[in-house]
Amino acid sequence: MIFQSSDPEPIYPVVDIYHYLESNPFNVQPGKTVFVDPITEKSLTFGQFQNETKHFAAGLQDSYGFQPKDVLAIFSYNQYDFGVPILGTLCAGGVVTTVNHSYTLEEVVHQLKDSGASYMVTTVDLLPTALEAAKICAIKREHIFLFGGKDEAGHKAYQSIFANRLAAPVKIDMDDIAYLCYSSGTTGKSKGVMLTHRNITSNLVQIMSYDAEVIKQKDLVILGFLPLYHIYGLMNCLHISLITGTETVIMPKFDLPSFLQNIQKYRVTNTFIVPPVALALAKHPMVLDYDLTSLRHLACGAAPLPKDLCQRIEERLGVYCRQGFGMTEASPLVACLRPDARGPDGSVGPLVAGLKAKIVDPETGKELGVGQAGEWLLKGPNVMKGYLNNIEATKHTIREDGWMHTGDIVYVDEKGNWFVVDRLKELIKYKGFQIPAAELEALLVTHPKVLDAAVIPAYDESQATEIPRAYVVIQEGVTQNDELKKEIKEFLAARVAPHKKLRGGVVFTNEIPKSASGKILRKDIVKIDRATDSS
Ligand code: 4UU
Repeated sequence: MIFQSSDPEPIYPVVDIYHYLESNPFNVQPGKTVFVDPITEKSLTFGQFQNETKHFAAGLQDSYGFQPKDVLAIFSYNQYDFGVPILGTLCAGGVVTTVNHSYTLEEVVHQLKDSGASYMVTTVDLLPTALEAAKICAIKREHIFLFGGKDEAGHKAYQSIFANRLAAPVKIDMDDIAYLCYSSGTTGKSKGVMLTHRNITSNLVQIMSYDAEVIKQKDLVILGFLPLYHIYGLMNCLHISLITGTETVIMPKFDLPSFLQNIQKYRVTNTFIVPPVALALAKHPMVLDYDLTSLRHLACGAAPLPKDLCQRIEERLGVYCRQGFGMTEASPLVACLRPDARGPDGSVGPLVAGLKAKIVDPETGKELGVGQAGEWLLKGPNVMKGYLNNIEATKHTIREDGWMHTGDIVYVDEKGNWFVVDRLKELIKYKGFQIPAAELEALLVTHPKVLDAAVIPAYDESQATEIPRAYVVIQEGVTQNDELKKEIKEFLAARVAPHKKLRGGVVFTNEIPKSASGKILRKDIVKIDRATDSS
């Protein structure tokens, strides 16, 4: 049985992302403020943004030999002008890869190498890592530009390369890659998700047709704190803001007092959150110290939202918090509760228009119907082209019949509302950030005292988030005590970005259960873990 939205198929753009923006479908006035930095109070208008992207594109072409399909990496925390070098790169026919700013050198190198990046925009404080990574990946020093507006440490601000002419026109095909966002998908390490101009523009209109009621309101102010390197923030707090000309206050990162202060100061109407922020809004006493009466729309996604939080938020703030479901491989929005109607508690809402879904039994592949839980399969114009340089992972995810396997276990009710019940894939989500279990396992077995390891999700209710917990088999003759647990935790922490730390602790075990083909039977470990309190 194939499920789809009862809404008509949207009319998809036939032009690439840059030209879609330039066509200005919402007739945004050039003087409209779009991005604001709440710390420096610097801002960019729609007109300035458009000009700057064109001049950056021309600068890349004229002085730096930038060619269509060249890859530019953005390695930075959020900036109010984050989108300028991004759209500029797309305008010049290039590809953008966004790198998590908290990555270790090894993690940055993996992404730069894998994506084939040959240009980078970063910040002065990230330069030491950026330069070392660039050296390993043979990225030229002069191809590394800076956010912050100033030439520093021998590197040019990206604004310093603006050329005083428009970029040379480049032919961009709708199936050309626009973004390489990194995701572990259903299994293994982080991979480059190839998102084309068609994928992104399709999802933009899917989101906007769906949210038409919200977008119609002209006086909206968005507060963006989600990392813009991740597809959730990149689409909702950058692309949608640009296309609709919505004022968006960009925070460098999340902290609760600044978040609340900014809502109060900028009379914020919309914000996009993740479950730990929903928890704070529902329960933290500090929330009541601020005037949040301007808030009208709250959307929460990236990880399961505990059921009772929406209700508590509404009781406290008078704002309906609707849950959405996205994944990098779907550009990202798959389903979301309607802004104008209450959906059932715990649901991620109906599918976006134009996206087809099936539910299949993961064991037998049999198609299932309403009310039956199985793996969610998707097909539509927003489904990725595949994983970069990884035919095997691509084939495993998008099967021959064209259906993409999400690795999520869901069911749908008779009204078309979807519910996520479990995750089949290895992925662990800490506050919405991806932690590929396989990556941590591969590192753990390089510890001299560790023989074998498996990493599973535990749950921290006090923060409304999953946390990774390692089950490890220790070499014979080694004393197993708390010291060793600490040593293993620290060993891993030194090698991964902070969000991947073993916050769920280390558990000693005699054996990692595996299938005949050697696959870790993670579900069996999770069962044992739930039955014993291992924290
Ligand atoms: C249970 O997390 C994302 C994208 C999130 C997003 C984007 C736009 C949310 C709302 C929105 O408007 O992408 P990834 O690739 O980092 O992680 C994808 C995985 C999913 O496969 C699923 O396992 O994150 C999990 N996930 C959720 N799980 C995402 N949203 C939810 C959810 N409930 N609401």
